[in-house]
This record gives sequence, C-alpha cells and structure tokens, in this order.
Amino acid sequence: MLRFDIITIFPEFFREIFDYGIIRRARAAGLVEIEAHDLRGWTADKHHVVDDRPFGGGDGMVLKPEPIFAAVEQFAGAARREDYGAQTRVILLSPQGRVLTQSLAGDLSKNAKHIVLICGRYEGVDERVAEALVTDEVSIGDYILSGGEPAAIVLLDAVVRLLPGALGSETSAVNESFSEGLLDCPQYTRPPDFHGMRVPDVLLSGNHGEIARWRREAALDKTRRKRPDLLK
Ligand code: 9D3
Repeated sequence: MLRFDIITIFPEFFREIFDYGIIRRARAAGLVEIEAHDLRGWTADKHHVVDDRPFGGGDGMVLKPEPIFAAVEQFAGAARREDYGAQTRVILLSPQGRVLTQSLAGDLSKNAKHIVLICGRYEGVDERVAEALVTDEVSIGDYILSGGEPAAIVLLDAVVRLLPGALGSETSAVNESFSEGLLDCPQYTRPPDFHGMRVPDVLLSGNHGEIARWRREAALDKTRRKRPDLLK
C-alpha cells in the first residue's frame, strides 16, 4: 500500500479528481490511499496565516516554514530528511525542481511507501523547507503554473498507474516496455471507411506478423516526425 499526503492551501481542489479511472480503481483495490490536507490546519494563530512578506523586500508572499514543518513532521515522523524512513519521500512541487520523468515515476512507484507532496504557491516557499525537509524537488515542465496543485495531480497519476495491479491485467505494461521511448502507433476502430478516410488495409488483414511490423514502423515514423528528440 502506497500512501500520499498532499499539503496544500486548496484541499478542495483535489475533491473529486481522484474519483475516476485508474486512480479510483487503485484506491478501491487498496493499492493506494490519498488525502489532501489544508496547510492552515498547522497554523497556531487566530487567522491561520500561512504566508508572509519576503525578507529583503519584493512583491508577493512566501509560504511560512512553521506550518509546513509541523505538517511534514506529522506525516513523515520527523522534521529533518535524514530522519525519515527509507521508504518516505517528501516532494516539493516547484518550478525549480528537476523535471518529472517516467523514470522518476517508476522509482517512486517501486521504492516509496509514503509520499508527502508539498504544493508551492505565491512567489515561493521559505527556502528552509527545501533545505531540511524535501527529498525531491520536482517540476512538471518549463511553463508557469499558478501553484503546485496541478503538478501534484500529474505526479500522483503517473506514479499510481505504475503500481502493480493498477492497470487492467493484460493492459499496457507489456506494450509500454516493448515500445519504450517511442510514441504509440496510430490506432483505429470501426468504421473501416469514415467519410472516405480509410483504415490501413494491413490492420484489417488479420495477419498478426504484418500488423506488428506495420505498428513498429508506424511508431518509429511518428516519433521521427513529431518527437525526434526521443530517438537520441
Ligand atoms: C512570480 C514567481 N515566479 C518567478 C519567476 C516563480 C514562480 C513561483 C511559483 C512561478 C510559478 C510558481 C507556481 N508554480 C509551481 O508551484 C509549480 C510549477 C510550475 O509553475 N511549473 C511547472 N511545474 C511546477 S511544480 C510547481
């Protein structure tokens, strides 16, 4: 069982997102447990303040360290990364992180039992969070989001679908390792002729050797055209 605890100022953002498809099935099967927590629950002051102005001046607000340290200490059992269990990862979603890859998703699905996701916001998060608490700082790509919440959903989805048993038995795992690093070949379903746009004859031939060969070639071809960087 893998457990996710998401620390966010917008817990409602996650309300239904994990109730569909593979993630829903994985939860129902007891493969994963997911909870989103309001950072304000770890504030001590009357107004539940989670942010403050940056030292040295500048625009915007910075997430304060105290509530994040308290939340992580509760979930990870320690407030220093060297004191976590080996199977605990505390991940800060931030534009400064290393870009999420299939390889990191595989690492997490294989080696983690407990993942704490900290969603950044505003102009940033007090640097002492990254210094002391965070085992992995992760971005989902080189574009600007308004916060870490959508990135947390992306990371969680990529990890959960790799948990053994999360995909329907005979599904994509085999196919994925076979065509690793390539885009999928084009897929077609009925009708074979739609407004004059025809499905390639080979796919209707029933010749499975020919079909496999065509698919391999088509995947390579599509990758060369659309994502030549993947072939390097
Ligand atoms: C105005 C602040 N920006 C200065 C360049 C920095 C900034 C801080 C926080 C920009 C965006 C954000 C909010 N984004 C995330 O927290 C985030 C993110 C992203 O923006 N892109 C890709 N992956 C991620 S993971 C978290």
